[in-house]
Amino acid sequence: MLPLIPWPTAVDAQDAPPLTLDAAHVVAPDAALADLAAEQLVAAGVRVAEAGDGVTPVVLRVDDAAGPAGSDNPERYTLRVTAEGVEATAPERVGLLHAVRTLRQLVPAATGGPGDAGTREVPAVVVHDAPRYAWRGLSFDVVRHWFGPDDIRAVVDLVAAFKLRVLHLHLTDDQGWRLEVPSRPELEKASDNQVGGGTAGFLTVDDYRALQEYAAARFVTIVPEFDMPGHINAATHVYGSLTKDGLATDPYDGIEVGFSRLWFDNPATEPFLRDVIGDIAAMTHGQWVHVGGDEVHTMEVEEFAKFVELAARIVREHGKTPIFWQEGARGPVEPGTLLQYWEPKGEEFDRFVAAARSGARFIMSPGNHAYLDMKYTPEHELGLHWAGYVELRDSYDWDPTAVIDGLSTESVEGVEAAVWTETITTRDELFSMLLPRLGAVAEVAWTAPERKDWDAFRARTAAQAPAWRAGGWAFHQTPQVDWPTA
Ligand code: TNX
Repeated sequence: MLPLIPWPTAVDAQDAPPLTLDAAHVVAPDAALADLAAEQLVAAGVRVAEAGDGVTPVVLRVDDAAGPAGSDNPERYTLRVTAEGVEATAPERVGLLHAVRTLRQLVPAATGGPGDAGTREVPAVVVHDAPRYAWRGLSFDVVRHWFGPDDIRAVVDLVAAFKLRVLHLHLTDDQGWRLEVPSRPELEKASDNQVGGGTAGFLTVDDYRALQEYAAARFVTIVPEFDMPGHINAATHVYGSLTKDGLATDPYDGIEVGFSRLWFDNPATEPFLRDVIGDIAAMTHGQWVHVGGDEVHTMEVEEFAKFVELAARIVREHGKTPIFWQEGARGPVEPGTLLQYWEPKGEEFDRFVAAARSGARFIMSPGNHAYLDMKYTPEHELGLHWAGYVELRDSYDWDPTAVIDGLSTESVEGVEAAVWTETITTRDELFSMLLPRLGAVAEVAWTAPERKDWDAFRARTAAQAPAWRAGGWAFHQTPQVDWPTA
C-alpha cells in the first residue's frame, strides 16, 4: 500500500530495493522549481545538499513523452524511484511539481523522536499519472470569520498538497468586505466586522497581489468572489445610496442568509457594480471572476435575471469569464459561463440542463458531499448541518457526473470543495474541518471512478496522518479511519 492521495492513474511497485533518501540534490529546469522541490523535501525531513557522496539525485526534467500511455493531459507526469535516485518527468512545469508532491507523500514522516536518524526509505516505484478534471478547487469563506494572508497561504499549501489548482476566495458578504477596491475606498469601513462581532480585517491590493503570486508559484489560481445581488449588507452598510430608502443598513454579525439585496432600477447600482467588478477584474491574474448570485430570497426572478445579465456582461467586458452559483441558471446564460452547483435541488435540474445546452459548464460542489463546513456527525462541535452530516465517506463516495440528472458528462467542468466559516474561528478549527475530507474530494476530482476504492482510501488517509502531525496540520480523527497512534 502506497500512501498516495489522490490515487494516481498507474502505480507500478517495483520488485527492487528501496531508495534510502537521507540527503537529496535537486536538479530542475529552473531555480523556482528547484526551490519548491527542496521545500517539499525538507518538509518531509530530507536534507537538501550539493551533489556528492551519499546525496541522492532528484532530477526534474521536461519531457513530452511523460505520463500515462496515450495521455495528452497537460498536467500529466511520470515519477520513477529506484535505489539510485528519483526522476520526475512531465511536459509542463505543473506536472513536475505534481511529481514532487507524489514523492513527498512517499517519504515516511520524520518522527523527530530519539533514534530517528533522519533517514527516509522510499519504495521503488514507477507512477504514471494525470487528473480526471482540470478544475479541482476549494472555496474558502474569509468573511464570516476573517482569515488573513498567513492563514490563506497555509490553505494554499494544503490545497496544493492534494494537487488542487483553484482557491476560490469568498470575499464579500453581509458581515464584511474583505478586499480593497481602489475606486471605492469607503468599503474598508465594512471590513472590521464578522460573525459575532469583533475585530476583523481585509486584503489590500498589495496583499491580494502577493497572495496570487504565492499561489501561482504553486500552480494554484485564486478566483475572487464578489457576491451580488444578495449577501450584500456590507456594501449597503457603507453606501446608503444602494438601498431603497437611501438609508445605510446596520452592520450584521449573525448567520442568517438571504435578506440583503441590491435594486436593479436604483441609479446607484450599475456604477457600483462597474467599479467593483472592474477593479477586481483588473487586480486578478486568473481568468475567472465569481459574481455570486446565491440565495436572494427577496427578489423576483425577472429582476434577478437582469443582475445576472449585467454582472456577466461587465465581467466579460474586462476580458474575464464569469462564474455564478447555480442560481445563475435563472438568468440568461452565455456559452462558457461557469455555474457552481451547491444545493441539491431536484426541481431545478431541468433549468441546469437547459443552461448547459446554452453552453454553461458546471463546477460540482454538492453540499451533501463537498461542503466541508457541514458537521461530520450530529455530535460534532463545529459546523452547520443544513445539507446533512458529511462524514469522510460521504465526501468520498460520489461521482460528479451523477449529481444533476440529465446533465451531459461534457458539461462537468470539475469539482470544488467549500468551507464556510460561520462556526469556524481558528486555523486549527478550519484544518480539522478540511482534513481528512479535502483529500476525499481531491480524489473525486483527480482519480477515475473505476480506480477509486474506499477501503484503500481509508488506509492511505491513515498513512498520511504522521505527515500532517509533523506539519502542524490539525485534522479530525473520524472513527471511519484506523488512525496510527501519535
Ligand atoms: C449556503 S453555498 C451559502 C452560504 C453559507 C453556506 C453555509 C452558498 C452559495 N450560500 O452563504 O455560508 O450555505 O453552509
